[in-house]
Amino acid sequence: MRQSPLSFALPFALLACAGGGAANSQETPKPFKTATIADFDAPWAMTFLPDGRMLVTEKKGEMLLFDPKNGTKIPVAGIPTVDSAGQGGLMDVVLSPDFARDKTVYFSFSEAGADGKGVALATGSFAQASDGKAMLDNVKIIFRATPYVSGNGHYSGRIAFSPDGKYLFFTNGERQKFDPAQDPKATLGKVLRLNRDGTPAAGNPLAARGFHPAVWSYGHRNLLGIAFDDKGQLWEQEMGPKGGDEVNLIKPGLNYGYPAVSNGDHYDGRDIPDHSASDGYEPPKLWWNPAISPGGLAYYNGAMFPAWKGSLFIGGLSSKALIRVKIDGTSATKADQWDMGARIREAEQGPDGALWVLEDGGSGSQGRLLKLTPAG
Ligand SMILES: [Ca+2]
Ligand SMILES: [Ca+2]
Repeated sequence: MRQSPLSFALPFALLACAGGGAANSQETPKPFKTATIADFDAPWAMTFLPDGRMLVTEKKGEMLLFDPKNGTKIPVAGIPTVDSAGQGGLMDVVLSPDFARDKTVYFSFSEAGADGKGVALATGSFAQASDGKAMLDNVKIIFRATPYVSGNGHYSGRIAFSPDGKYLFFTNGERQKFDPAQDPKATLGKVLRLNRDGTPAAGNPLAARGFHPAVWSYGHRNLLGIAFDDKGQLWEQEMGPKGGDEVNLIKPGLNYGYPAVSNGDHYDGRDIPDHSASDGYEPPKLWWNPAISPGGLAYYNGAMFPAWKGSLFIGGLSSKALIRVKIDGTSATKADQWDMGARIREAEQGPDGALWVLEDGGSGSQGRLLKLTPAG
């Protein structure tokens, strides 16, 4: 279809737009002003500490304790050896739901093993010495994707805690190997539900059918964002094949179709059948054609931007955009797409309700940390 002359392509695009998925939103005016807070080296993720400081990961394997009040950056010691080739690196960082008491930090990274490479999930206990040095003590790898394979792509590695704090959801990408997303024994191409110690949670929906006991949902490609909304629903975005980037509402046990079906097609031009009503696969709530290359996902419920309450924010890589998706119950609609002039890796709601955004540093983008506050 994409080889069609323009006269055929244009009506197709309009038709697809009416179907609620394909065309990008019109560029909308920015209701925010942007302050540059810091510059990092290919940052990947950020999270706020209870005192307003932040932990920021950089792809090459560094974690930094950053204070937005005075701009100080302190390296956090204790990070294991990271394999940062290709799309690999030090990835997500999330605090334990009981961080104030247990000081536990969860983080993900790619590593090289004897049989290939994979994404790992680790914990460490945050500490800062009286001389200011910061570290993670007692670092433990609590979960590894299976199997480890060749290549440097589609690790995923996003982390989110359930609203009750009992479970940890972890994403494993399909490593550009396609079929593992449908392989019951592999954790690749899956959303996983773990206990806080990294063991598979009891009662996962597919264990009785012979799946790896950690699997919560499957048929995913490169899952670069997961976030719970106020109702406790789990939203996910994934970098799909060409023209198939998705926002999904994740429900236990469902098959989201990749690589058997997708509203996009393979980047080498091979067709992938689109989702259809009776195919048994769970369709995306939204998809994008052309691609936005989603890099991160945040749920916003802050007070600073009342109009944004109940929205998802997606950092766009190739689209160099910040994208807002409005949630209404179980449905989602494209609300805004703002040109940011740089690849956006992730967004995060700050303690005061400002929206914080990280550029990812690739393809000529800087790696700036930006703070968005209401315009005017
Ligand atoms: Ca984050
Ligand atoms: Ca398709």
